[in-house]
Amino acid sequence: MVSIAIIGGESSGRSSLAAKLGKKGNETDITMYDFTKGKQILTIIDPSGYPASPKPLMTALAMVDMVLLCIPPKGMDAAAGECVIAIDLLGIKQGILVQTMADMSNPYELQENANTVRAMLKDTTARDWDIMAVSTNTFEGMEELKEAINDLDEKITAQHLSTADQPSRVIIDHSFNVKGIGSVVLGRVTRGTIHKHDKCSIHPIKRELEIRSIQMHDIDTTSAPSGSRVGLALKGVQAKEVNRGHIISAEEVCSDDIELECNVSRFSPGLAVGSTLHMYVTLQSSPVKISGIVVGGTSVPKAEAGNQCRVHISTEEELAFNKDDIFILSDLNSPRQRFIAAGRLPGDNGGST
Ligand SMILES: Nc1nc2c(ncn2[C@@H]2O[C@H](COP(=O)(O)OP(=O)(O)OP(=O)(O)O)[C@@H](O)[C@H]2O)c(=O)[nH]1
Ligand SMILES: [Mg+2]
Repeated sequence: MVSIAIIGGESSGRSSLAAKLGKKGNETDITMYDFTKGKQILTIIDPSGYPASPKPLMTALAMVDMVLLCIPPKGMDAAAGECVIAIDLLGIKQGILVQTMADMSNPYELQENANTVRAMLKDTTARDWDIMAVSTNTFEGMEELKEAINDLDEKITAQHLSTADQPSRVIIDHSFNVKGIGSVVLGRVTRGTIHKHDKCSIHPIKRELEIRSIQMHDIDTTSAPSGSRVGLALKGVQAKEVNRGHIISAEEVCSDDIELECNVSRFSPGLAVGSTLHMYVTLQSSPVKISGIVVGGTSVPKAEAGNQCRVHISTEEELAFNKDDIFILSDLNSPRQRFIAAGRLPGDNGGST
């Protein structure tokens, strides 16, 4: 069971590939596709509203364990470059570089293209990803791609199982009311295991609730491990109070005044005190104001590209988060790439860079 984001630049073949890997489902600014065969369950997310807005990309990346980055024969455009920066800032480690529309290319061009991509990614978390050529027209490479996805799926499932004893956490992406059942939410277990009748809270609205029932791919179950996509019927909260990004867990930090340890992207114009940006964390986002920056113990008006700094941020809305989460600061109006910096709560960090 694995959730996959299919990302890339404009007309890079994302939707065609998603439609060949799964059956189309819910469509908003992201489009979901499902594939189930025996024990293999894939949830595929196409951030269809990207690159017009960075939000669908951030949403898709927050919902998955692995990425397929689509590179068409014409090579990587500015948006594909922005996708790489997002992958790197978020520290996403599992993925495949997919050379799409291989039927419109030739072996020489594919090799040249692969060399260029490899060189571009050499200092990023995507540096060791496999490069695979596929065509959704001739089906060339599709079986090999599915096998590669399966191999990563096994690795990712093992990683999820290693969190089984940790407190559970569910990140919600949809919520609605079902007649006769009540509040239903869809989301993903990102840590631990949830059980029917568990009592926990929903953040940042801080409401206590009970998990009345659990479904996985429309089948009732009594528990769901980390990595599962679930539908939950909830007691104690109304569907209309629940938004995308709310988190069901025992405990989260909830605040609108946040201090982060940040890495400013080498490919950004830097970060300035007083600027208004947009911040993404898990599936939440909010306009934010940068109220202070400290570099090497000294308050500064600006952090340069490539700097590490402590950043003080006021958010418009209260957000829920914990020490493992990565925050992304984005400038929606930037004419160039829009991701400025990645941050974590200060203190012991959760492992990835
Ligand atoms: N020959 C060929 N054409 C393809 C293949 N995959 C996609 N296309 C075509 O390439 C164009 C873009 O493909 P899409 O799948 O819509 O790409 P996308 O990245 O979702 O595009 P946008 O969402 O519009 O940015 C469409 O006209 C597809 O029919 C392929 O494997 N071979
Ligand atoms: Mg598309």
